[in-house]
Amino acid sequence: MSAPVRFERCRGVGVITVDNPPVNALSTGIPDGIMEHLRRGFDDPAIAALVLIGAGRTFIAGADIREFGKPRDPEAATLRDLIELLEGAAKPVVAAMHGNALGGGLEAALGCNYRVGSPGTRYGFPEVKIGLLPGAGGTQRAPRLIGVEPALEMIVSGDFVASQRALSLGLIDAELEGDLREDAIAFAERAAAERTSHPRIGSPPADRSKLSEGYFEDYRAKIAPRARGLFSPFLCIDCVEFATELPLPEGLQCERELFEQCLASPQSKALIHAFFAERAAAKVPGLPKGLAGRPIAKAGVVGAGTMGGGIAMCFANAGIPVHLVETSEEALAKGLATVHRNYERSVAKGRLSEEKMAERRDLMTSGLSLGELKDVDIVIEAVFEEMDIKIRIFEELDRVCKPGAVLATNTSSLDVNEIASATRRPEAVIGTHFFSPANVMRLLETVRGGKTSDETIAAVMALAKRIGKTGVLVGVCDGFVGNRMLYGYLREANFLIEEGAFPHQVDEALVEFGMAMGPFGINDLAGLDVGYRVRKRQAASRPKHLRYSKIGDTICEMGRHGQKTGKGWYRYEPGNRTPLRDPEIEALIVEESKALGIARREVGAEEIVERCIYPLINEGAKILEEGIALRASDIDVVWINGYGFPRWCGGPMFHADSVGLGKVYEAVCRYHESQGPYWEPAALLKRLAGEGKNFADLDASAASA
Ligand code: T1G
Repeated sequence: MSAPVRFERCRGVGVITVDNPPVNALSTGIPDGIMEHLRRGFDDPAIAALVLIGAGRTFIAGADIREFGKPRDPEAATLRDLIELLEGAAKPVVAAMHGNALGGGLEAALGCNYRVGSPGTRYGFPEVKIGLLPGAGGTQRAPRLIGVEPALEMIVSGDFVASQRALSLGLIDAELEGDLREDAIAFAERAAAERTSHPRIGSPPADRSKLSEGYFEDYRAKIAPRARGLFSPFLCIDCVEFATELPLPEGLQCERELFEQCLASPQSKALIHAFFAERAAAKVPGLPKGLAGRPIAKAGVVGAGTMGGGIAMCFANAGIPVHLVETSEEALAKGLATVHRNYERSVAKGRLSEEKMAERRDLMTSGLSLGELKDVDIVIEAVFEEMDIKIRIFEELDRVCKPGAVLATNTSSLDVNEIASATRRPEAVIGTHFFSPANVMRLLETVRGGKTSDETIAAVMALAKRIGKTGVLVGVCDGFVGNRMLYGYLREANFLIEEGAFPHQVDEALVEFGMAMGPFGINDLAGLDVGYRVRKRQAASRPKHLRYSKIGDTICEMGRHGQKTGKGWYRYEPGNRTPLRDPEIEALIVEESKALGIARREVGAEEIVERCIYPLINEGAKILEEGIALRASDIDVVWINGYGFPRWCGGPMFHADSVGLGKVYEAVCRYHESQGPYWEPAALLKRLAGEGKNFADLDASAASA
């Protein structure tokens, strides 16, 4: 096992290499190691300069997030200790960066005299994405080095900065095209030979006098919509404001205090949970280690509707040639027009270059025959949500596609096993449930059928990462994980408006809780007819003794399908997507309550939130019991990335742990008493609550099994 921090002398330069895979995080002991070698270089008369570099695929990508919230070794040096030593260096130190220079790694580089990097390196302060802020001087030194405005944007957005931009900002002194280690050593030799003093960040931000009056207040107002409910972005702004007002030592002290506040915040714990949950979801227990599955060199998509077009874009955006098949020229033309409109919109917003758009368009071909898919490695079927249509398509795909090609269905709830049984290759059939708009939403529910092979699962899980999706492996049941939990959420929302609430009150309460949109707004956005068809399909098997709200069906049958018809639960002014209360609907709701013999009552926000969120938790527990989801954290990943559950609450299961399963279980029992069988508590929820455990304990024990 190589040492996590190594020292080599190359000519007159001491090279300190951090070798702490996979991302060279500054785990406990790493700062000590770097400091030990720095001192060695400072004391060695044969050493004129030093280089700090990362081994493997990246420079230091930050502090070790796994160590947050755990007791730390008081004897171990901190990143701040390391930076203090760097700042007092008697000899020039060059940070040589590649891969990802992030968070504490970039802060360490700011403590060096010089910063150089390879082309393609990404620089950033992603701390805000896990509810923190750069806590080792980043908020004080970055504004001093590159200016307040670019530093503020980096720190508050957490977005990465590409190498060329870093160079133009002055974040790095040089972009080195050749061998980074060799070029950095030469850079360090020249610095030592040509200069007797070396730059260090200390003077106030050069552009602070140019900032407009109220600049920071305006910035807080500007980010408020996208930072809704979040805590640390605003403390990031406070810290950068300190950098314009305070000397460096005082600014660092203030930064330290606000960092500790962020670290102690429930939001940071939830956001760190989400970070690791998304990575855990990519791991499939039992899959042979290193099994990559069939490489996907060419893809096919059947159906050029909203979903099919969006899915085809996912492949083209990832550089994978994709062939789109429809049944008629007209449908194909309509679908391709939508795709091209999406690209043109991205170009207009400056998110995509004309050149990239052309590249992606060239990767997308189209036609009218399934036979054109004979040499693709995967086909995603994205046609109408009717089983007999899907069966016919899979029978044909099974005939025309080459052996080993993966046949995937984008169904949002139908039985993948029934579809697989229509083919002679059930081991190659899988569900790939994309979320609309497919080219935007990150979630991909990967549905393993009873006969789906490990190779097929591995291929699709690898594909998910390649096309920038968060893949979650789920089992077959009605609605899989996300939609199955959504049924209870929507059911209770509808019951609440029969009992006394109105749609806007339900939506407002849930948006206040943190949901991106409320259930009625979402319903209008997705189209009331979508849910209507699912409910009609479920009608035959729906137990007749169970309460059912038909208001949604009534409104849909009135031709009010939501935004696309200008009216749904709400009404919409032409060209405006703002939901407006509609007296006609509210009168209809009151009438419905009367017809049901329900005396309408005031329904408070707390009840609304419990009645809609706790069914998610209860159903999630049942999903875990049945093995439909591998982990509670997988369920969190589904709801954060597919349904707008607030990331800063960590997902429904993490939220349940935060509330306390005893409290949740007690509420579920109370609603079971008052609302009936839908609220039957999950046995797992009852057990964990009774044992004083939580879902995180369950995941931890599963991971160690
Ligand atoms: N700490 C611990 N583990 C980490 C880690 C980190 N900072 N970053 C990644 N990993 C693990 C990850 O869990 C996964 O583990 C493996 O590395 C590969 O990650 C003081 C307070 C660097 C862009 O926030 O953004 O510095 O699943 O799958 O797609 O101010 O990882 O293999 O067991 O994501 O190539 C700031 C977070 C920390 C960077 C690489 N830094 N990481 O992406 O690989 S706070 C971050 C990332 C801080 C200072 C503050 C990405 C990546 P496993 P991966 P990737």
